[in-house]
Amino acid sequence: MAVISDARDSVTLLSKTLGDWAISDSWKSVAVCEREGWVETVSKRTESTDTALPSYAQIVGKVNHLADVNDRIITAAGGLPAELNMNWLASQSGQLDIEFGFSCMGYEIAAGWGAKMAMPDNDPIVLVGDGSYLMLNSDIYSSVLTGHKMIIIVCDNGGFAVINKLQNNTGNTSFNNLLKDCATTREGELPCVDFVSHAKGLGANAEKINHLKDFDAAFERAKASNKTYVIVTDIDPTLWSSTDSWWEVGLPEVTDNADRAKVIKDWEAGRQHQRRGV
Ligand SMILES: Cc1ncc(C[n+]2csc(CCOP(=O)(O)OP(=O)(O)O)c2C)c(N)n1
Ligand SMILES: [Mg+2]
Repeated sequence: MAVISDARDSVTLLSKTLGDWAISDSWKSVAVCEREGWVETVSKRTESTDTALPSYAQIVGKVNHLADVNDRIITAAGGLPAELNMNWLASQSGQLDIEFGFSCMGYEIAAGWGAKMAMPDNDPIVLVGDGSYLMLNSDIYSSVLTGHKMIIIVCDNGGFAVINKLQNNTGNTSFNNLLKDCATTREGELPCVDFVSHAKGLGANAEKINHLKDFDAAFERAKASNKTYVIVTDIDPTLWSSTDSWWEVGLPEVTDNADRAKVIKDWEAGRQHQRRGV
């Protein structure tokens, strides 16, 4: 049953109306069972493997395991909001700050600096993609200058990987999202950003890990650091946790491309299941 109301007011009223009523044990066990199944799914997705390039989920799993309960986890844009939304097993409320309202690239590092001011006894742990890092990183310097330490994990998958995925899922060929697909007038090797040198240049401590198994030790060094610490890791740009959800993204009405025509047909079929708000 849909309830349209201020959430806090309606919960209070519902609670009063329900009185002593409680759900049945059998229904409760359905919930417990579902929860256990979910935790198992997350464990499988996030568990470490001996892979050359980790997935976002594996990095999320590592941080989940290593962070202190009161640390504030922060992200905003790219693949990370969905990966954290799906794979973070929260130990308490208020631990996870996903700026998913606008999903604004650049929020991450600035927010980490602010979180340290608000919660000086804990570490803000910022998870940020290479694209978002490039968009706004100067508060690394601010945090070092003002003594507000945070831990920043830069996940480098060589560009705007989630937008590349969206581009492909909507029947388009890769263009201008992954760095390797960017139109460039430059010949020869692709210029790569040295995130470690960059972060060090802003006054932080920084290191790059070359394998997932090195993450724990790097995180320990980050925890022990007396100033902002940046851990850089390469990420597989093709590995994603399945969202099992349908996203309405505008597609062209007309196409002469068979693959794209199929995507449009599937999308129109998916639209039939859309539950419209009242
Ligand atoms: C300020 C802003 N500009 C553009 C976008 C659209 N956008 C969403 S994710 C993304 C790419 C982010 O790249 P990266 O941080 O490397 O994450 P990845 O996609 O690789 O997971 C872009 C351009 C946005 N969310 N915010
Ligand atoms: Mg990226």
